[in-house]
Amino acid sequence: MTLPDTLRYAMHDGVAVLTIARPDKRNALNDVTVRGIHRFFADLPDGTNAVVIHGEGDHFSAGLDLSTLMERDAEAGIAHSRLWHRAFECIEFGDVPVVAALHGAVVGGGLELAASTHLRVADKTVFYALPEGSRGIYVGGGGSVRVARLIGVARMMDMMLTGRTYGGEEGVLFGFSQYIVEPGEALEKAIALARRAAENPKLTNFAIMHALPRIAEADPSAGLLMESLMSAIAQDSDEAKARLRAFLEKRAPKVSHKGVP
Ligand code: 1HE
Repeated sequence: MTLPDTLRYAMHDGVAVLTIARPDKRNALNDVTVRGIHRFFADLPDGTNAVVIHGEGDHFSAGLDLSTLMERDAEAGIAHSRLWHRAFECIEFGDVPVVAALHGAVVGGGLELAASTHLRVADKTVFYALPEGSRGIYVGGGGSVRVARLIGVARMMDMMLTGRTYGGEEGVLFGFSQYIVEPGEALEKAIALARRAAENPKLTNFAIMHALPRIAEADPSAGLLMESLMSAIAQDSDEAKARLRAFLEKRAPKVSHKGVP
């Protein structure tokens, strides 16, 4: 797969680790990078069971490359935002679980990118910001939907109106990340979580990644119907039956809270 210079990937035993590799510009996302992200997720390397995305250098991403914004009119602005939407939709509703390993700045479009993944692991150097308000622009990479869904409209409004930022400990309490780890440990943890998620049957992961977020936002009556259908389809699979049999025959591990990451 051909990727731009600002991206590279490496396979780790079924987990594709995608690196945003533009540290001199704090991994600011220009069009070529966003297109590369789109291509990568639309056509994952053979044998990919899960993906981890992270940033090279001291930051995950400083968001939109602001130098690309100067000459853009409204029509070009819509096209640009839709480019981001298409790329991030491929992450959110793709074939495999995607984990973001976060550190340093997770800002603007960087936070929108992180919000399109299924799991976020942050280390304690992380900080989250939405400086769009003070830059005189607005989120365009799906943040109004996905960031608002994670942290709530009130908190997002505060960040955009006042420039309020959040660190890692608050971030895990308020929904920015599901995990917080010591500095430098996010990537390793993200790979372990990606590997764990990839062990589930594909059909169940499809239900979790594609049905759950839609059901949660559907009207409750349609949502409950969708849930029944999805549940029936999942339990009908041979894989589900084999796993249930393994549990009943005491061949599968019990649920345990010991050693939980
Ligand atoms: C950039 C960008 C960028 C850094 N676009 N070039 N995002 C922002 O408003 C965040 C802007 N960036 C920052 O606030 C800081 O750079 C950081 C806090 C992320 C990092 O600070 P620091 O001290 O480590 O780096 P630096 O010295 O500020 O930046 C190093 C270089 O990266 C410098 O370029 P140089 O040529 O002078 O070396 C910076 O200009 C460059 N750089 N961030 C372009 N964002 C789909 S809509 C989404 C809308 C948004 O994302 S708005 C949020 C934009």
